[in-house]
Amino acid sequence: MTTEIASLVITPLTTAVGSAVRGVDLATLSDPDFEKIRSALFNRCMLVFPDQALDDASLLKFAGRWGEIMVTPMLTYLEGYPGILRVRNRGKDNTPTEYWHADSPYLERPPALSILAARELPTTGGDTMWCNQYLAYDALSDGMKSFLDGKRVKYSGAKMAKRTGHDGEVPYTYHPAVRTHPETGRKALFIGNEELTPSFEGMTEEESRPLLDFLYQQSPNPDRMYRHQWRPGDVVMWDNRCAMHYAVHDYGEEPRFMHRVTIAGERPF
Ligand SMILES: O=C(O)CCC(=O)C(=O)O
Ligand SMILES: [Fe+2]
Repeated sequence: MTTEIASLVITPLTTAVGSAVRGVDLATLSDPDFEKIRSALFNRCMLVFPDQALDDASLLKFAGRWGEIMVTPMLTYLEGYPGILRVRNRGKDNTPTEYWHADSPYLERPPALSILAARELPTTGGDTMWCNQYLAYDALSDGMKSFLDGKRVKYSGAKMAKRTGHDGEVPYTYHPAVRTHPETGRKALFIGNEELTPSFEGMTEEESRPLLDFLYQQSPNPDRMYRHQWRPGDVVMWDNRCAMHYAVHDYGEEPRFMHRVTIAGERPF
């Protein structure tokens, strides 16, 4: 009698970004498989793991293998599972995620990685998109690359503070507009929209806006992204140091629940 043991298969999702990882159970992942998945993540910027049965305890355990599980100020976490954020449908007018962004970039040390496990999905819609910020940087001219070299951008948490009703101090900081990934050594464009990144350091908002808008708008080119249609059992993770993401809100009032864990990162350099 033979027993078939499924083995790890990693396949690209688009040429630009993302891979699907099959043949593994994230709750019982071996160390060699973890290492293969780790390098796939850093090179592909996001991974999809279909057909997982990862409960909240196993989600936290899996997340802990990547580094320190972090909690972000201004956000509220799932009771009994510190570190798990319940992402829910807040209505199209209130959604804090329907725009291209990296997670919590206004922190001194923004999360390196984010993991999202599908818990309840709308009948149709509610896709999430990712784009590759290595490629966005590579596409710039040499002149633009040298202009951006050493430039820092102001990152503000004002929008998140307003959305979450936070009345303490609004976090803000400065980060390089081009960051170097600590694992791959590759450079990635690191910018946000007008609310997240109002200006370059040492420049006015009026001076900064046209260039920041250009950089922001050309980042998620259709040939640099992947759009994920969620299925029950999906777990997706991404690297905020080389990808931005965008949650499409096209499912009205239907319930949509995701459980998210973020892993601490270094100060961008
Ligand atoms: O709901 C989603 O698909 C992603 C939301 C998001 O931006 C996040 O969880 O960081
Ligand atoms: Fe996000």
